Amino acid sequence: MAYQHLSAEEAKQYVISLGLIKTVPDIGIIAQEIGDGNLNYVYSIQDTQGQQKIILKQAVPYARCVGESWPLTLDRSRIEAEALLIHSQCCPEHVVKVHHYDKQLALMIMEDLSDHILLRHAMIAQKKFPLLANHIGTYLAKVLFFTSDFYQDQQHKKQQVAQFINPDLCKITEDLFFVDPYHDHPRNRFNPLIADKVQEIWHNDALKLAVAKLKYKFLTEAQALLHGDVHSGSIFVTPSSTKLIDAEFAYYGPIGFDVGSLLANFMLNYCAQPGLTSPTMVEDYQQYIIQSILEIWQVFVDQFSMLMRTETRDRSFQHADYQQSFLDQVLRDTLGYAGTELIRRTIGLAHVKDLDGIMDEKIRAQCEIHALQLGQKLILQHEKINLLDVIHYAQSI
Ligand code: SR1
Ligand code: MG
Repeated sequence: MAYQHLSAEEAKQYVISLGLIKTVPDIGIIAQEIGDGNLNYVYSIQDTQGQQKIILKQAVPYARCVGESWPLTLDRSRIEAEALLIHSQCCPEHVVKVHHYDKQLALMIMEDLSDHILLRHAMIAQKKFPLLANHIGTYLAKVLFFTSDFYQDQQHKKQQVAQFINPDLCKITEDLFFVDPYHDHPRNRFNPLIADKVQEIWHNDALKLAVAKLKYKFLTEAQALLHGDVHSGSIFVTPSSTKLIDAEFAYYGPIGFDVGSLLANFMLNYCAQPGLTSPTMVEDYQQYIIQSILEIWQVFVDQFSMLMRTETRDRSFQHADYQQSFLDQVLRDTLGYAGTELIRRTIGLAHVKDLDGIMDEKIRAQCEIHALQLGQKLILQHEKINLLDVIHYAQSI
């Protein structure tokens, strides 16, 4: 079928025609659009008894949050389906299952995760998940190790790099992370109460230099098949399960970009806490966030190190000191990229509900300034500091 943007009814007929939802006499089938992301349409299709449930996600040839004035390739749907498939081979327990991909219609059909909750919503509601940090650290270590040159045959890896050339979606990241927030760009949006802090960023030459270095690495360092957009809106959770979704930004890039983007989303929620709830709960939840950040990093390091020691196929990279220096650099990159995520989510185009949902503008401004200060510290000092320094700094602002 030639490409057309499906209505909810057409999406329903499509999954029925594939036999992915079976019609049963006297039981209805309901389809509704549930997408709240920036780019695509997402339909939940289920029978009225809740026995059969499925998700259909379709790309449109533009960015949904802006409209047709921002054209965007439909190939992002292929990238997403293929990346999720590879990631689920690396770490099946933490990646959403893809049942079907249709190139012509730029859509994929996936398992329904409606018994889960989006991590961002959970963190805004101060819910804790004891296994989450371990799950995320494991996901990052496995996916990023098994798609790297430590493990992959290097001829195969070069083909994979070509398969995941993702220029349109990478361009979004290149602009929104590394360009717009550091200049007066029409796509930027920010609370007028923090305008003076934004001006400081626009005039901070040392900051722009450090961001340029991070951008160059993002453009050139094909270390592993990244998810490319690991934020707390790309993770579904229950107390016992953690699932990554939304991999359309996947490409071969620097490992620290995925790890840093994720940690920054925990930090954004940390900064937002004073605006979200009563003072007594703030400290407790901020402490939980700090423990989560430390545990994610520790699990990632332990598992990535173990995989390097036991699964590295390339003889050159079996050198223990090389492995240690590689991980040291991943941490430095992680901290730098975390800084760019903090800043772009506060003053760029695409914000987070953690901060934007704070109703009191003055309190929101304080939380946003906290995020900007932390972001600048991370970017400027990521080559010199460690995670504990970052946490002490976050607590001292
Ligand atoms: C126009 S897309 C804006 C943002 O949404 C996605 O989830 C990515 O984070 C992107 O930067
Ligand atoms: Mg997304």
